[in-house]
Amino acid sequence: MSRDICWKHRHIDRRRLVGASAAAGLGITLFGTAGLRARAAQDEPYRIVLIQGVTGDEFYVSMACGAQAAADELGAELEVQGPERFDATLQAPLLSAVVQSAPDAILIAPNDRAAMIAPIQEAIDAGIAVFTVDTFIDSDIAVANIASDNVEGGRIAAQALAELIGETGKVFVVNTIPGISTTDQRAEGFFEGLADYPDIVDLGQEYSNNDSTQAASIVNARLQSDPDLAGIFGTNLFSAQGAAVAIEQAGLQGEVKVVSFDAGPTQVEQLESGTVDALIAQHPFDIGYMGVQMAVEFLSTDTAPAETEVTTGYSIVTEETIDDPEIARYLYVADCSEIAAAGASPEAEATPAA
Ligand code: T6T
Repeated sequence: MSRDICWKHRHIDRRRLVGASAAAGLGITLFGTAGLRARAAQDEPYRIVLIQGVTGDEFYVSMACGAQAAADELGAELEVQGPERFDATLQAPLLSAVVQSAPDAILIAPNDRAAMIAPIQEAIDAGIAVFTVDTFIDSDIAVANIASDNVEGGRIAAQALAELIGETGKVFVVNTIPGISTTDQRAEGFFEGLADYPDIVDLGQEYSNNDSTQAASIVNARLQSDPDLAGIFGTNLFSAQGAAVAIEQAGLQGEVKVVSFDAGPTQVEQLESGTVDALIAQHPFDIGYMGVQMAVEFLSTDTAPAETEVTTGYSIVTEETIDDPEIARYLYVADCSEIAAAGASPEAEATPAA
């Protein structure tokens, strides 16, 4: 079932897909067929629901594009849903409603590492195969987690910011909401990474509630209390976007260095205008693609993957690297048609593996 997919802007290395298949093949059977529906035998497509962390976030839009590409290729049905805000009190009832509709598998980016454990357990108890994508819960009940290595991402951010500020000066983190596993880990990796730079003063972090406007206010206040601020790390798209807006409004582009996690369209504009110095782009298309691919593999073999922590990579986007097609293909999209439009050439077609 593994195939090369080569889009103009997206390429999934066949070795990784084969690796994921092989990993599943080497795994052990965890669920009996009574627990999971053996739909392949009934010749019905698997129904998979992707529950995003939040709707309208280009990171999750790009993830959904990858999930849809894999679903199309593997003949599965995909539905995409998500809460309006990053908030477990919104995501939990949404998950319950999805469970009522009895899909074969759910891919979910849990909004909170603790609060989403029980709702996910309910889905599993209903016989649905649950994979976490991007964020995770503090329990190993999901079949697997497919995500970036977020601690490593934080370390990369620390190193990038340290280099930008000449390894000296005050730095500050604009984070999102405590309890989101990914951004918790990015901050953790960042602060760990700073330990290598004795002349950098760590001013800690504040939480933006995943809201750009709040992130901008936080940075405005910080510029008042620490006018000699040297650098900022924004741990996700909204926090980083808002932080950069504050720097631009204060006319401090280039003086206060900004390293932003993620690579949404507005973040790319901020990089191109010189307000932001580096973007750490995740590979959400790959996360979605591999999530569906692993779910189909799991459902059709009834065998748990040997690899339950699957990590995708990063691309560091700077003014110098942004035009490199190997980097540019990882910039996030607001709509999958942006990928389809860019991929109208023959090389954009999904081609079966030899
Ligand atoms: O950074 C991504 C995602 O990885 C994180 O879990 C939540 O925020 C984003 O969706 C970006 O807004």
